[in-house]
Amino acid sequence: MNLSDMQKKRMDVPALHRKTVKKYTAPDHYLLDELLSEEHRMIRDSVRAWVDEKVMPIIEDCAQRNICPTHLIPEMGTLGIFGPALPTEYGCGGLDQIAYGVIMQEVERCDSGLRSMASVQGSLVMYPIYKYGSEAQRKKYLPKLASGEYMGCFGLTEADYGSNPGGMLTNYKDMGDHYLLNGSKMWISNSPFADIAVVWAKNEEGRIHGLIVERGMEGFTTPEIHGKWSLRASATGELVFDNVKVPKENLLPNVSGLKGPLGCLDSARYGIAWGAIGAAMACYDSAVQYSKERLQFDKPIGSFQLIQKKLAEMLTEITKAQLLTFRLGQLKNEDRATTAQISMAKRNNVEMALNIAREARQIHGGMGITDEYPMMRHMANLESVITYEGTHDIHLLILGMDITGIQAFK
Ligand code: TGC
Ligand code: FAD
Repeated sequence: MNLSDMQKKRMDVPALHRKTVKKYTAPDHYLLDELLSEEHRMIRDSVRAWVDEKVMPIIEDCAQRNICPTHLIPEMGTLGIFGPALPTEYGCGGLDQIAYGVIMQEVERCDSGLRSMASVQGSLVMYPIYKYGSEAQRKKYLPKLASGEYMGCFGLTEADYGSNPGGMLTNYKDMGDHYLLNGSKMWISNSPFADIAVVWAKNEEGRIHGLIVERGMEGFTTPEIHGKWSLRASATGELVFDNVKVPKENLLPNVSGLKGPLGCLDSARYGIAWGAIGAAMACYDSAVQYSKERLQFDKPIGSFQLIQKKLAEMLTEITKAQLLTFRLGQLKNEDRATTAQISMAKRNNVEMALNIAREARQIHGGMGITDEYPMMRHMANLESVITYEGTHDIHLLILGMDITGIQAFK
């Protein structure tokens, strides 16, 4: 299959059932909007409006039927959702890290799978090509990835090497005029429909390097993983390399070692920290609305102290996460954000969102388990988010190492 066949396939999504979406009110208890620039607010509001109009009405059907809404990719490209903080000379947004953050927040307010698609493309495919690639690679791939003409995926995890990617077995040999790539990657977001994969593999000296593998290269396949209860509106698959001949110009020349992929993860984990707030905001907003409308014992359930306690605690946790993440964005803009600070925000915010999804689900009673409301979908999605990009416990250990100077992984 060549690239244009895959592009056509991405547009070929079955007819989706549209449902009516309730008006959304974003929680902003500490007037954080005032800390955003006019440009940040404009970007946030345009992505919010697009999500409300185009994605919210179909997302429950996508998740129920396990359909990734790939037909939205060209519009996501036009809106600047892919690689917004990379330079304009490569067709990207040239925006700052807070702009990137608010975009991820609004996309994940809709669905973590949609945010996955965007953050893999921006932080795990475009970022390494920009940061570690040659000028020719940047020019060849970045404008097409920014527009969504090409989609990418990121292959680090293997079936037996998840938290410990340094143990990977995927390898390549120098054959003189090309590299020969063998091995496989597991749990790869976007792989079933990606045009290119940024793949991390060991050379003959056991040193990790990044290679750009294109769909259509002989021996390269991307089988889909089925049966997920989580991220059902996102496509996840494997990457299989059976003697794939990779042109030498596809090696990312400017990095070697695990710091290559881990450096990309810093950017993606930062985006997740913002995104998780979006998922929490959606669940909180639904809980507030429902608690005012739902009557029991002849009163709105929002009049009961136990419901108010839940809502007050949710709002407090969202506000703390917003403050943590906004400050992290400032540090990122100044290139001062550390891996441990990013781990703290990813870890805190995803757990916060998962707890809020569960509490909000309880406030909706039995109705909360249906696709009339977003909580169950967010809750199931967040079970992936708390595992990928470093599990909850791996981030705790990264923080532990930062505090003590002693690593407890091995
Ligand atoms: P360690 O010895 O600590 O480090 C190896 C080398 O890497 C450097 N380094 C970093 N460099 C840049 N950024 C970072 N965040 C870095 N962290 C470490 C380090 O300085 C060292 O450099 P050098 O020059 O000395 O070689 O490595 P380790 O093998 O002990 O592992 C440490 C550990 C466990 C923290 C790390 O491997 C880890 O983070 N594991 C979790 C794996 C993970 O997050 N995988 C994510 C896969 S991608 C994904 O999930 C995408 S989901 C996408 C979606 O759908 O949204
Ligand atoms: P394991 O590493 O086997 O961990 C199992 C358990 O052991 C966890 O609780 C973990 O915290 C714990 N554990 C492991 N080591 C230690 C330790 N030293 N100390 C204490 N506890 C430990 N990867 C990619 O490369 N690209 C992608 O696009 C991608 N997308 C994904 C999409 C989805 C939907 C999912 C579920 C995963 C995706 N991943 C991707 C893989 C993801 O990054 C890994 O699942 C994750 O890093 C954990 O690896 P694992 O599943 O092998 O779990």
